[in-house]
Amino acid sequence: MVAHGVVQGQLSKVDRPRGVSLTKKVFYDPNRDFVCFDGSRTIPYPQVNDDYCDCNDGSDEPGTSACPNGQFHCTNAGYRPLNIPSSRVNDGICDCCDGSDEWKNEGLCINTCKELWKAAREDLQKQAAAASRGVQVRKEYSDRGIALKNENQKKLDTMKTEIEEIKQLEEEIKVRKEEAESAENAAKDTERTAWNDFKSRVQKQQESRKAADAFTELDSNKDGSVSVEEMRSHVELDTNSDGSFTDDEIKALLGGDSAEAPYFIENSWKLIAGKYVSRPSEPVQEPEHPVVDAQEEHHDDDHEDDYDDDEEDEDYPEEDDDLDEGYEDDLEEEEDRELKAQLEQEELKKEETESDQKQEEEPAEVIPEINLPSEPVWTDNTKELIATAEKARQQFDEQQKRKKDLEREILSLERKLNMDFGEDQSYQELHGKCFDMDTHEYTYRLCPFDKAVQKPKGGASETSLGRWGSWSGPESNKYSAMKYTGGLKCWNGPDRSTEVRISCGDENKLLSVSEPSRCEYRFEFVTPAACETIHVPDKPHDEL
Ligand code: MAN
Repeated sequence: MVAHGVVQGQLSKVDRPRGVSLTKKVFYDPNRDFVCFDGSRTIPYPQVNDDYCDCNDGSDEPGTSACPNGQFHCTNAGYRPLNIPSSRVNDGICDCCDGSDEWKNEGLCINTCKELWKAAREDLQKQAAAASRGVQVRKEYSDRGIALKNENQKKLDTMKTEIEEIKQLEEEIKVRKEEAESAENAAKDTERTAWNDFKSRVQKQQESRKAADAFTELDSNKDGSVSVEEMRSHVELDTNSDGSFTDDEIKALLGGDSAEAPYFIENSWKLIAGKYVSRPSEPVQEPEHPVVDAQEEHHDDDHEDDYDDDEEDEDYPEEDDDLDEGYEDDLEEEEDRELKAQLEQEELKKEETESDQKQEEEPAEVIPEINLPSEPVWTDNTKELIATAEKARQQFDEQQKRKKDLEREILSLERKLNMDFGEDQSYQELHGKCFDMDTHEYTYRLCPFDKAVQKPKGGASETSLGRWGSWSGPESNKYSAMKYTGGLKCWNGPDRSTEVRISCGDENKLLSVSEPSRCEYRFEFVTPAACETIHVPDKPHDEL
């Protein structure tokens, strides 16, 4: 269609229109009309590089400055290709090292591509040398990382087998424990039931005894009944607590004008037991009572004339004894004997365990006022069952503790094994380590895979700038950045967070810290773990 070189902008030293890269050459076919890259127009080929902008995207003028948004491609043979805005074409400034952007200004630019290549190559050689040191260290990191991972994996496998065994053993120990405990409980229940029966009988007995004592005490004229008169001095029994203990109140307590022993013990005592204050030493106020002399005579005969609490029955006049006979007989001859026998047994058991505190047995007639322990003294057989169950419980607890400890270890190991330390495990080396950097105001600390913090130099407590989140580099270079998130909330702002940019260095070092936007920090960290071998090409890769 159109011959080459008709339009000045089309001229180029290479076999394509001026300002066009090798990859785009295919779109500029002199034998066809040109289609703008955005598809908006199709123009005759001679309108390409005719110094008039036809396409909105500037694609028809790659070699002139006609389109404001065009791009000029410098081939830069001997160095490296470069794209510049087409506005720089023929602006009197050499942008391309081959001078191709100033094609109108002949002689303006000298070709510096060779020198640039030389300098770039030297620079690359230096970088390659530094990287190769890092690469060596990285290899060591990697070897250690892989070894540790394998070791941890083995440890984990062993622990998993072990936990299965522990669980099985725990089951067996549990069964043993449950058997031992059921035997223990059965034995204890039997003895406890007997003991509780015994205790309640003793308590009932003691209560009856107290009631009988109170009756004896209140019946000051010893006529076998407690009268209103005999109750009057016990003002503590004032039923409605109004300060006057009236006859009506007393009668209500006695169930009439007076109460005989059985009624008093069964009914009255229950109403007054909580309030009644014993006054045993009160002398009998009725000297005209005939029984007193008789009693004294009787005592003289028996040489037992002293008032004796324990043997109060002896103080009763004969006729009074008759009155109380049925009740007293019940207490002392039947229940007393049975209760005494059991008490003696319990006391004997106690003495066996507390041999140094041997106590004298009480006389058979009297139930001693003792504070009965809530649990019985176990028989030897039960003691043995308790000891066996206790041992089984201990074994079970120990086994459970062992299991929990192991489970915790397994979890922590699994967490470690699941961490991404890079394909060659080289970043494992940084796990568990921390790196500091001081600025004027703060000390910054990076603990890879753990946290980033800021500590004011004044000694105030540290501020969290985030906890380990994830690798955050681009897909092509995932391990070039890390993200730490969820740090201390910024006043009126976001939670603090940190991006750590990682590059190759021959040692691990926190190089710099910045806060590009408030409470969003950026750390620059170098490490051999990021080093890769740099290949220095012998000659530039030209697209010619
Ligand atoms: C502290 C530091 C700063 C941060 C401000 C925000 O002074 O953590 O880095 O910018 O708080 O209030």
